[in-house]
Amino acid sequence: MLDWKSLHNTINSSARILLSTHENPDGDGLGSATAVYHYLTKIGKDCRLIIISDLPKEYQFLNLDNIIETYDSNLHDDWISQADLAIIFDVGDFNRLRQVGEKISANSIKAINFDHHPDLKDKRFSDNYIQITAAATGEMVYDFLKSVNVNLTLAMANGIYTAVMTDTGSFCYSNTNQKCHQIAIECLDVGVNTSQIYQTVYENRTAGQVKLLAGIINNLNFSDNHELAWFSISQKMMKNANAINKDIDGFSDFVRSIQGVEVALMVFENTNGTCRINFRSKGKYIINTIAKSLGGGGHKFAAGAMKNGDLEDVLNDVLTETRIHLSKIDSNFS
Ligand SMILES: [Mn+2]
Repeated sequence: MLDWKSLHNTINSSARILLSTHENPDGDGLGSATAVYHYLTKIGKDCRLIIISDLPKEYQFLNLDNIIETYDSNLHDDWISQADLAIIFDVGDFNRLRQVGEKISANSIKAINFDHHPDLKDKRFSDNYIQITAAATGEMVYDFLKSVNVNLTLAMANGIYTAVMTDTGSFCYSNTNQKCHQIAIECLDVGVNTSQIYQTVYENRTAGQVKLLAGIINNLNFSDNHELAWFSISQKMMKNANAINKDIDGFSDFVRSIQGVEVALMVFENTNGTCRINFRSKGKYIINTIAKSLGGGGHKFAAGAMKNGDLEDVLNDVLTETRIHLSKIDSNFS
């Protein structure tokens, strides 16, 4: 049980509070941060939610009063320099804050790590509120708000519901627990339109995304008794499909959904000479150990890493590494 009272006290003794989440933000980070934003403004705090990336259009519904701002040094540096506290949601790694994190450090702002990713004990965080067993950071936000006896408003509930829905694959992944459903019930009680949120987030695929997915499906590779499915995405494929980086979100989950596949592996060629590596597991194999051995990290069944090198080399290396790990790792259930 986390010491929410101490977080409550820290918030009470702060006047100006910066909220943020990781680059390329997802539903959990944005939903958590918006829910807490609505709480903090309700209790009279001078609060801003500033992220390093552009807000993805499918999460625009969380931004009705334009409360989510994309970092701009001209607009934000003065304000940030006077902040007493920063609360960072779902970040996994401080570096994923980019310049927002640099400003927090440069101004020696007390920074709170509010997350369900494994604790990296980054010294740039003053306090850690970490619960690895939480399905989503949004579940922790719910606990915190309950601990201070807040009745959820619709705006808060929209954020919390979005966080829990996206991090549990719409209440389907193995991390889904009783509490996720209890939170959903309470969100429904205050009027969250759950099917509308689902459609907004998941049923807005672009033509480029589907074209790219078609190319991947046609070039899927299987090994290790079909338990490992892997694919790579080159910049050439991206150009041909007229796709953007965000379009690849969810592809690894999709490949993992194939019958008999236990682990999906994606290697994505960035434009800067690095490759992004993604692992998804159905639950038989723990795969963040592989990600860690490649310098990355993440959750037990959803993890990733970055690696220098061209696509073919990285793919070969990662594939070799993955197959060694899968043959060594006792399956999770044994
Ligand atoms: Mn999360």
